[in-house]
Amino acid sequence: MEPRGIVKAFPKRKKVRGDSGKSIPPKIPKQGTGVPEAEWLKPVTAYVLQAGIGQARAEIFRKQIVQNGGHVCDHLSSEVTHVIVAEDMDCDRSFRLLKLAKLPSGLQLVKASWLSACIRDQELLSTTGYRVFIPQRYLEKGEQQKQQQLLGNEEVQPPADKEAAEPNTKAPVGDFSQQGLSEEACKIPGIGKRMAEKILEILESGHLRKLDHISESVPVLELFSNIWGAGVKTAQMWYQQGFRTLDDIRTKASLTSQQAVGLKHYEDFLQRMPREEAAEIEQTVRQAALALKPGLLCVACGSYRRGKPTCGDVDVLVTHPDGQSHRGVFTKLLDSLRRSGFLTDDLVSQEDNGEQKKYLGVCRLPGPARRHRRLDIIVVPYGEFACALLYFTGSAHFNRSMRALAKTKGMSLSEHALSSAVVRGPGGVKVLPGHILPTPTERDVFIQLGLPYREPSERDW
Ligand code: DCP
Ligand code: MG
Ligand code: MN
Repeated sequence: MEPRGIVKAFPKRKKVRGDSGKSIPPKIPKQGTGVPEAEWLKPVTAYVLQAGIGQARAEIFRKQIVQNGGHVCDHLSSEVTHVIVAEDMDCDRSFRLLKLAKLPSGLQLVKASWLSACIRDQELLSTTGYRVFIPQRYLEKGEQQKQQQLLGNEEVQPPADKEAAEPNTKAPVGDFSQQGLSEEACKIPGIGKRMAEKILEILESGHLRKLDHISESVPVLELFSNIWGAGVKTAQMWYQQGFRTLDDIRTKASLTSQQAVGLKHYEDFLQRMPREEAAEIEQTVRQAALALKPGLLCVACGSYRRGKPTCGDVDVLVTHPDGQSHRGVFTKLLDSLRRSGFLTDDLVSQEDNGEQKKYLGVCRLPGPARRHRRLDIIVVPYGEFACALLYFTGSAHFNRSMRALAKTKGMSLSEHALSSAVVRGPGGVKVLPGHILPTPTERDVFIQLGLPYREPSERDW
């Protein structure tokens, strides 16, 4: 067991260093005559890719390789069988550093921990679990064919017994049978090429690199997507651009006008308001509306109408029972609320298909210590009142359920109306046109759908 002494010099030194707390220069084992002390590394001709390993450690590796019968090259040549790379090396980076476009046949990129493990055990271990994962497209033709063959063999020779069925127990060093599994994986229904590559990567390297950054990115993505107007895609884009803080976003990101408003009121928008404040906001809108036109109906819907103790925003529905006077109110109402200083920012102002008009913006009640709050206003024709009220009261989940149910009954429910659905024959040809069912009240919508009525407070699911 002579060679072990040399090997153990390495971990021992580390321990001494840790105990003393001082940095002791690496003690490189004496190489003596340069004659190998063991032979087990003979099949290996290694090139140590120093990046990330460091010169001192790379030097130790080279000496250990030679001492155990292996060969070392000072550059990548056709003789090299193993490129030893740093633990965190990935395919793209190593290919760049090695100036490779494809992985030459017979070459493996192996993490340094493989070499450490071999030297610890004083034997040539399988590189399985230590190889850098190389996607199919980076493999040379020969390598791909090899995989194909391996796969073919597996198919014509079903395992004779339980032992033979155990994977990898006899895997020779450097075999690519696991990569053949990628093609196997592809055959599983629902597993495509990309998923197969991921499965293979886990088999090859023991983990999935793509997940490495997820845990770090999650809180940042959440931070960013909490900006009103920024979704997951935008948050991911900003993350990829290297932004990590709201200050990065403020100073470096290009923002839509909505996102700029969202960022300006970031803290306020994350706070839900007590329902009493929502009532004050509803009242402010109502007063402005009634000053424009007597008889206008203003109802705070959303979570407020469902009786929630706090509201994320205020959703005010405006209509007029005469069926006419809602027209022209939208713009005038917003102008009035702007002039009084109640509305502070606009996010979306649009006309729906038909006569419904929708405004999303920001308001603030007068007085000290008031937060900016999100305010949504819709103005609808009275004929659509019940369906608009039902829609705007929600919850969103309740609405989806109602719409799905309507479909199963051959109807169609929207924020405008409940209709009998368009009936289509073979080839999608319209057989019966949809027509609007009369629903003067929310209750009528429930009746038409054959459902018992639910109070707004019971529409939370
Ligand atoms: N709505 C919907 N589908 C969506 C969003 C909204 O059907 N994707 C409807 C149902 C909601 C209503 O609009 O209840 C108001 O939307 P809000 O986003 O304001 O949601 P809530 O008022 O229910 O909750 P919050 O207190 O968070 O504002
Ligand atoms: Mg709301
Ligand atoms: Mn809303």
